[in-house]
Amino acid sequence: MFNKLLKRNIEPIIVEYGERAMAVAGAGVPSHVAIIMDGNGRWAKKRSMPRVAGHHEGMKTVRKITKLSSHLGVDVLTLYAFSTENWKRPKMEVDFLMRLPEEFLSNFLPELIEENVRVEMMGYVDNLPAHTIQAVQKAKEATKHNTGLVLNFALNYGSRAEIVDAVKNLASLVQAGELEPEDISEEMITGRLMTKELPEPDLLIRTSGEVRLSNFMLWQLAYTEFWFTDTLWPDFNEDCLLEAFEVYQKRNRRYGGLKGEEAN
Ligand code: V07
Repeated sequence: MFNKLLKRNIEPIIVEYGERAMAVAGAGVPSHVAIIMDGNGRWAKKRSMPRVAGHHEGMKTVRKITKLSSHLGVDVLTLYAFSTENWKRPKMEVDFLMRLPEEFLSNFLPELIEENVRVEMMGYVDNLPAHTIQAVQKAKEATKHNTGLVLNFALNYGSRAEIVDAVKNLASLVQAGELEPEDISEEMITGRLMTKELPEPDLLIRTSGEVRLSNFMLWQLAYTEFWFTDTLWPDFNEDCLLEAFEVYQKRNRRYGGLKGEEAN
């Protein structure tokens, strides 16, 4: 933990975010944080602005939260940017959303490189517009040797479809006579998900008062701590992230067994 902080350079945390961030960094930050970035449309509506103005504002929050997560020593930040269900929205809104990866990266890719962040994406690439895929591909390529925070965008991602695909793959092995049904294990499913290279999330955050998973990482979140806030994503800031981490640090994670006091 301490080594990790030394490697990431402790100084910017104190200077930019103060003592509170320092205390959070020292107490063990979650390794993998997943966020459902909800409330962008509502943020805009409150201001009589079009929904897309909220999405655009939400991009600025992505930048802030990525930067602080990186400085605190988070290993993986997974952000739910677009779900497989989001195609049902008005075409104009979908088109706008599909331009956001390009806009985000044209503004912030140099900063991500500077911060040693590695950009990743999980989701169904097939039905994404070519311009969106190209922008993400370029960012992945430009950051592939970076060793700091993994910034993993869930883009056209759906958890049930992901699990169905893993099951189909196992079924084909069974059909080919290469696998016995009784030999199917949790690890074989985990290893066929889009997150197979990543640790399981330690903390899930959902903003804007909705308290559900909306088809996000259903398998991966089995032991994850959940934290919900009424704050809308464009209003979510460094203090909100620190609060979430403080709550996480106070919780006693048990994984179904007993730890600490009750184990004695
Ligand atoms: C999107 C902004 C954040 C609030 C939630 C919805 C709107 C950043 C990206 C992005 C994706 C891939 C990538 C780089 C950036 C993004 C979409 C929507 C579709 F490589 N924000 N953001 N993508 N919103």
